Amino acid sequence: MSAHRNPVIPGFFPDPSVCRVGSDYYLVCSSFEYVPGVPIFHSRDLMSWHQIGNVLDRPSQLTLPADTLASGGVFAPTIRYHDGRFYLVTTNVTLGRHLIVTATNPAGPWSDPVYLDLPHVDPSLAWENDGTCWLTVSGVESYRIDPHTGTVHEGPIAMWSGTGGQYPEAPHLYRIDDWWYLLVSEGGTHTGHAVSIARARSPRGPFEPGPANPILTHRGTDSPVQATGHADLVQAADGQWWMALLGIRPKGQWPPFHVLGRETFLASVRWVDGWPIVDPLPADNPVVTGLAVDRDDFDGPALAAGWISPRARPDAGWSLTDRPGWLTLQAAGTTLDRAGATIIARRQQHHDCRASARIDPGSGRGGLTIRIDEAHHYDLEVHDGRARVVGRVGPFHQIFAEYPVPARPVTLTIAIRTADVLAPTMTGPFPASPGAPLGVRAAGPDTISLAVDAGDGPVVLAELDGRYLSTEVAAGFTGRVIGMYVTGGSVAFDWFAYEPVAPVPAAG
Ligand code: 6LW
Repeated sequence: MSAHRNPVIPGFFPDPSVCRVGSDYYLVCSSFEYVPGVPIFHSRDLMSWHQIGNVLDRPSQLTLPADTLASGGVFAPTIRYHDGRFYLVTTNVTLGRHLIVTATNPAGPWSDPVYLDLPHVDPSLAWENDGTCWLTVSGVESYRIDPHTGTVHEGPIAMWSGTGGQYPEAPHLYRIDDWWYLLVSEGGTHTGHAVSIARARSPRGPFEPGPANPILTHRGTDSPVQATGHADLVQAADGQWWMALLGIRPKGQWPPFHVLGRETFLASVRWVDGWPIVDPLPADNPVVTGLAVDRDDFDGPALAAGWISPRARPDAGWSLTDRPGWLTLQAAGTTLDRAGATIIARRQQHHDCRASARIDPGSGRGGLTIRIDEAHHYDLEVHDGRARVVGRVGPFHQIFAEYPVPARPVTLTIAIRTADVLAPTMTGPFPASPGAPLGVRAAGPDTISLAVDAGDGPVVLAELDGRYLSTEVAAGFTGRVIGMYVTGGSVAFDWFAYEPVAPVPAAG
């Protein structure tokens, strides 16, 4: 087992696919209803990754209808390098179409899409030496295609559907030595998730299952990393093989809740008698201190690649030039409870962390939100001389706290901590009035505190149970994001800072 940290890309970055060109590695993830779509990362060692862009970064490549469901949109992509060109294939499930884009520079620009109207999800590409191109999809089936025109020459051809687990998906076909290996995930993307393998002499099969399937699963174990699966193999320049995969890190009990979505992990792989063996995953070893604060002063000419928005980001909704050095947001929708509001967000990537922003609401209404979707979010907003904490969980919408603020820029902070999860939910403002317990409960995953600072120190307005912003409550394939929003007029942000913090030891 290697001793690297895991996850290698924390936060809602699921369904990793990876390829190598020389000593450079490129990795892509699903993006669902968020734009721009398909984040792409670069690494030299497979362990530290840097986002270099988003593959689907303009409307001609990705347009999501206004009624796109949360966790709809862009599902699992595959990235491959073939004959001097990068290929990215994915599925826009809201349109019901697979699409292929290509690039010579993985940082972009990527081409406009070629579409394939074929069923299933999780498309992957593989080539024979003579250039024959195979598209594999969940099921598991393959099609012989022309990736440049989208023409389907042959198929579907049934391949191998795993060992009998539900949802055979995430197939990847690899030519390794004289074999064609077919990697398949099965068991569903939650705690039953597993990875199995088969091989054949021809991409058409027949496929012979490996002797030790599943080659990876954490089902039924007490590992802090669960739901391991949806994997892709890559051989490093030194010959070592690796597997990129997704996993979750549930917290609290019982049942545990995962709040960061499905994250990207890395495991080393050995080959024995022609079959891959996945080494035990290095345990959950998140970076907790010493990380740079991830700060944006909005001084650049463009929005950084890590900023995402649900469904659309019309040019009229944001500006870095209206007020130089500030991000100005313009309201589209009037509530975060429905699609269409102006939100610019980033993933929550650490269980214990803090996000702050300095906001000048002017005559508008806006603030900071932590969200999974329109029906699961906590917001801290400023409007008309008051800061307000609002929560929406399922059909319930509630104002938790209100506090007067002066008519000038204020700093808003959302802090998440995993300690003290046995404390009762409190509303404030603190410390002026301690508020009232809303009831004692079993341990949740974390506590979300929302505070305002008008220049004389932070005042915590509410501390809310984090379980309601978890996948176990909200459902779906994404995780939490934290972002700036406007639901009335126009609002300006001077800066936004995100910072992981060390967990406070739980009180004994
Ligand atoms: C993806 C499927 C899965 O298409 O979840 O983890 C789906 N497995 O393979 C959405 O990410």
